[in-house]
Amino acid sequence: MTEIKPHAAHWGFFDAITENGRLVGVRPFAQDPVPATLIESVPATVHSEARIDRPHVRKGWLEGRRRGHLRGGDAFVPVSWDHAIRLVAEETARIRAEHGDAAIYGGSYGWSSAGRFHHAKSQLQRFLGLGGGYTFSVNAYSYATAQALMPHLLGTNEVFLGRMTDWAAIAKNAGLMLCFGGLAAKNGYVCSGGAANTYGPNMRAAVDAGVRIVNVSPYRADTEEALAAEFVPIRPSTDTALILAMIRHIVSLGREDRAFLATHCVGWEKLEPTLADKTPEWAQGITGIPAATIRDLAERCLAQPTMLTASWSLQRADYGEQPYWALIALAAVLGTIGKPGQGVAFGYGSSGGIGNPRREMPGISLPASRNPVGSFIPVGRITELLERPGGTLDYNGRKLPLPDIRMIWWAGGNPFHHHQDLNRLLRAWAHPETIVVQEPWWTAAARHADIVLPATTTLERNDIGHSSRDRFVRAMHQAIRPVGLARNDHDILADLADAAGFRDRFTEQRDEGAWLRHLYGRWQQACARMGFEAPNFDAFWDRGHVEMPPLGRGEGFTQFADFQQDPQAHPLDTPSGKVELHSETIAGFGHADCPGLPTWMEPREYLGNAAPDELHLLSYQPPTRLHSQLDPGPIAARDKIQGREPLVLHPADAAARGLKAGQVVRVFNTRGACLAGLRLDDRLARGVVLLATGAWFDPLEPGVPGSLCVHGNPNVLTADVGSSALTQGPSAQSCLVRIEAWAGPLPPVRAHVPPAIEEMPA
Ligand SMILES: Nc1nc2c(c(=O)[nH]1)N[C@H]1C(S)=C(S)[C@@H](COP(=O)(O)OP(=O)(O)OC[C@H]3O[C@@H](n4cnc5c(=O)[nH]c(N)nc54)[C@H](O)[C@@H]3O)O[C@H]1N2
Ligand SMILES: Nc1nc2c(c(=O)[nH]1)N[C@H]1C(S)=C(S)[C@@H](COP(=O)(O)OP(=O)(O)OC[C@H]3O[C@@H](n4cnc5c(=O)[nH]c(N)nc54)[C@H](O)[C@@H]3O)O[C@H]1N2
Ligand SMILES: [Mo]
Repeated sequence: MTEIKPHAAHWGFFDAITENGRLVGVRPFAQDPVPATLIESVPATVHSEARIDRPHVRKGWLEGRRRGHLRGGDAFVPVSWDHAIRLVAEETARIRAEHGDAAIYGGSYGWSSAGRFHHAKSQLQRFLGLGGGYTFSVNAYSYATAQALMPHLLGTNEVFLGRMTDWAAIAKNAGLMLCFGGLAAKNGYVCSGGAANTYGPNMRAAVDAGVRIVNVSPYRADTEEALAAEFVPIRPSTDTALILAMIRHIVSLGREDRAFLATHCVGWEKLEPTLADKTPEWAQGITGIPAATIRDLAERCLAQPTMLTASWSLQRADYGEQPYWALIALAAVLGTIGKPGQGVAFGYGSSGGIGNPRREMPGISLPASRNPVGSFIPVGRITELLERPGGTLDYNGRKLPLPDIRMIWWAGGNPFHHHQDLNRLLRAWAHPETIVVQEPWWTAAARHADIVLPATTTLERNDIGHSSRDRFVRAMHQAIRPVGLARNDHDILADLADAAGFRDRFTEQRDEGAWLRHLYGRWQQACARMGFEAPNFDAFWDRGHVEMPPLGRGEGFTQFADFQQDPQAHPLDTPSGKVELHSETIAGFGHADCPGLPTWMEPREYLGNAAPDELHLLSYQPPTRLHSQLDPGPIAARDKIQGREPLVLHPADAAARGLKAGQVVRVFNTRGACLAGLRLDDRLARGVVLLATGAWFDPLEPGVPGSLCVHGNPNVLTADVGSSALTQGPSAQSCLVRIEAWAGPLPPVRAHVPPAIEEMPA
């Protein structure tokens, strides 16, 4: 019997088609302005061989090889749910009693699923908080550097993830949009919570309205062809030099907006003298962009209303603060911050829904619990946390104590996908006594755990999908029964809460259905207070979605408009109330790698200090999946070359090495090595290679640091260094590599089949 059920994922809304209890197909949500593209990979992924069928325990852990033991190489022993719950409950209680609550690391970073009730990380953190607390993490891999920086400069993080100047305002008012890192169409395929896709139409509407797009990036394909953008190729990690030289040129013309700098900003008198030697010729040597082009870009910004933007990728780099700070300074010198459709904001090309007209609408989410433990790390510093127990970490003017972690618990994230320098992580991962992972699939995170608890996917449970960036709230109907013995994260944790004596506080005595009604009801009430009458739960559930009224087209929202008009009456939330071109606070911290002004500093690794045969690796977001999710599906599989992740290279760089399209290459540096399939593309700048994130980590010898990843996970190559002591964001984009032909026999990719399983007598 065929059934069709409404559903949602971070990669879009869709209808799930089932036959006889199996998911056999999907079709896009009829009201999606652009049908979701990645949904085709869902059925094969849900029924993949890589699903975890039962709870498992690492054999070495059962035999006592725990603290200090390298994980990833042992076989797993299947156990019953009762047994697994007992082991985890006892181990959690023991760790809490012997080492204190801070000894549990529950940062559990990751995107989990779109469903807002079953959101695994929220479920886990609610559970861990009620159980006594845990060491947590702050900020996101996406924009950690900006999260710590922007409050100092503009007093808000809304400028890269919130209610920023929208596309309607840009289309109506701007003549030029300078896009550092482009506006990559592939990044709009996804949006946390599962928004309908309005990304391409928004950009095209701006271009149709007369906005000229300039793509300043190493890759011409960072803007889709329909935008007919100009392409200004730049060496990666050198944008700060370009932007400072543009400011210098504007000053040399006497065209800086002195009034705006005086009334709306602090620190111009400190910044201006540092610009004297930042000439376009100086920047040409660093960026590879001709000085004449730099002057021309600056003059065009003066000549017309201009919007400035940069992708989030720019700040996932060494000194990733600097390009963002410099771009704010450029907007300040132009005096455009808060002028209709002008100024600066970040991430228009980084995720679906960014720059959508936003309304103040409530979100739907699981209520969090209080975490009694105060210790935390900036999210990307997990390896240091494990390497240096008892030490401290500089962060944003503080010294954070690093607790001694005895237990790690992850649900809804994949550290062996997302973290940099995986070989170093593998060594540090030996530090705890016990690692628990809740996962639907045998991902690298599950393979490096001690106790593996199989979780359902969204198709196996009921939920509500919603993103604050979208007009639709979507019902997610259970389409199939749980695969194997998989259980909902909530139910797993409820049983563990039961063992610890707090089931009722965790569940509030609600089952799944009662929770969905409860969360929806709270949202409905909050909507009513804002003047929107949402249908009742049953009507929503039957219909499959709620549609909020569209915001009037052309209305257009400009961030900081009130501040532009009257900075006294509407000060920013910074110490000075103004834009901080120089920050006394940051200068006062004395972090050598983040001074008080936007500054060009040579990255650790970039083409400016590369050996002749080295290439700059950009590990960008994958067009074929969401991070590591959907990697077992057909879209990712079709894109691979001899089963390896494609490495994109300029044809001339390939010819110089005697390499050909379609062959397998070894990509390497001192940190690690992986295989990849070579793809040639003359839209890419010379000296740069692209290798998307997300091919499942597949070491030739599991559990052995330095082992070749045969599949193409770039994080065996990237460096694990905080962007600076101020922000401690990940710096994956600052990475040099070499490549060579792979001459040996091709090792099989085993990432998508289960690891060695050993049945043990009960
Ligand atoms: N080199 C390099 N590395 C990067 C980046 C980069 O640009 N370059 N980008 C970084 C960025 S921006 C990000 S956001 C991170 C992404 O890193 P992650 O968010 O960790 O990546 P995902 O693959 O989305 O991991 C989500 C995991 O949750 C699991 N999951 C899904 N649904 C459920 C569920 O219901 N229950 C449970 N228990 N599990 C579930 C999935 O199977 C998957 O393993 O990667 C970062 N890493
Ligand atoms: N399809 C798909 N979309 C996604 C995701 C996904 O996994 N799949 N992940 C989502 C997530 S979690 C996030 S955080 C966002 C990330 O969004 P972004 O950070 O914007 O995405 P990236 O693909 O890493 O980078 C975009 C482009 O920046 C350019 N670039 C890199 N370094 C530099 C530089 O130094 N200077 C300049 N000028 N350009 C540079 C590269 O050419 C690259 O193609 O994407 C989201 N969108
Ligand atoms: Mo991200």
